[in-house]
Amino acid sequence: LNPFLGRMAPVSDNNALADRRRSIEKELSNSRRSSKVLGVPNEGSRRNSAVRSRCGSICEDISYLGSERRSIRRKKIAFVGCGQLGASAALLASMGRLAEDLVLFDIAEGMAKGKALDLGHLAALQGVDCDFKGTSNFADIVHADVVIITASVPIKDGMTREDMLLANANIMRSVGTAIKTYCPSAFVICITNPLDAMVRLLREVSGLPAARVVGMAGVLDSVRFKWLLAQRLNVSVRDVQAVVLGAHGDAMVPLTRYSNVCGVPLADLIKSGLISAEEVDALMERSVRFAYEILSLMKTATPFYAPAGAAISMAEAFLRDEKRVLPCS
Ligand code: A3D
Repeated sequence: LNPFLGRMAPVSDNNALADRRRSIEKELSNSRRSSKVLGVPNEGSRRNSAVRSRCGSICEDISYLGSERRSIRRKKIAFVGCGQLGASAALLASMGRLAEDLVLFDIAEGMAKGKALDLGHLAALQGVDCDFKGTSNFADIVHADVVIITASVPIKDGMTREDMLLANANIMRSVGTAIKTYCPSAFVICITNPLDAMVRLLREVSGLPAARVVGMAGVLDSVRFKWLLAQRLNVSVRDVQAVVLGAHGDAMVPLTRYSNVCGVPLADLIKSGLISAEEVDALMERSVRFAYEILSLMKTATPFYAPAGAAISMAEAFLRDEKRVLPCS
């Protein structure tokens, strides 16, 4: 019982609740003095029957606190599409304690429900209090603070992002309409490819302001270039700043002018001979084609861990009002 009561302690602005908590804690300590096993008093003794009635009142008080807890504003994230990427994002969101309500929406209802149960068990294992719900009913995304969209037709080796355009556009129309209906105040992060076209379509269909519907690409593309530079120069990724902008696809542009190692511009590193201009060009080329490189290795799946992490860092920046400056579509 104590950990639960402990979690209620921060609600100090609610005096009635704080008094209630103190009185329950007192009753708990009295009960402990009266009985060795709280809640299982021995039959027959007068003292223990008093304990038994105390236990009854404690249970009522605990459920009272439980209902108070429900009335506190809970954060909600809806994951529309819970394949590899959507489920990984849900996992990271729960482990990062970003929200208390996590909704996994997918047309494959059984998979959404199954993953919700599995993720709920993992959260319990990690001591994280959050509720997962698997669903194929759009009404369940109601009042979501953040919607992360990964719903998509499958991609196979040899396909390009643009090959999914028409099929995924149809999916975005239904998702955009649902957002407009059920959570028009949400912050929407789209990851579905081809990204920039999907973001544009979602904005049109949902009618949300442009700043509320963004695409995750720049964060991931930048971190890939950063990783390549750190590997090549044998320095910590924490000391490398890399910026990649532009449409998510073959036309994205690593901005060498804005990339540096501990403030030293890439151009100066080239001048000093630590890396050649040709090597930088090769790293830029590889960074732009990473998705295809990984797809050609995995054949039927595109990368999902890093894209999920990038989307969650955007969601975190929004939910915690972190004032981050992040590249996005
Ligand atoms: P995958 O594991 O196939 O998951 C897609 C999920 O979408 C599946 O579970 C489907 O059942 C579900 N789905 C299909 N249609 C609908 C629908 N109408 N409503 C709800 N759910 C539906 O793919 P994934 O998770 O690996 O990737 C998802 C998308 O992200 C793809 O379009 C990828 O190309 C894209 N992606 C983008 C990046 C970026 O950097 C932008 C990176 C990696 C993947």
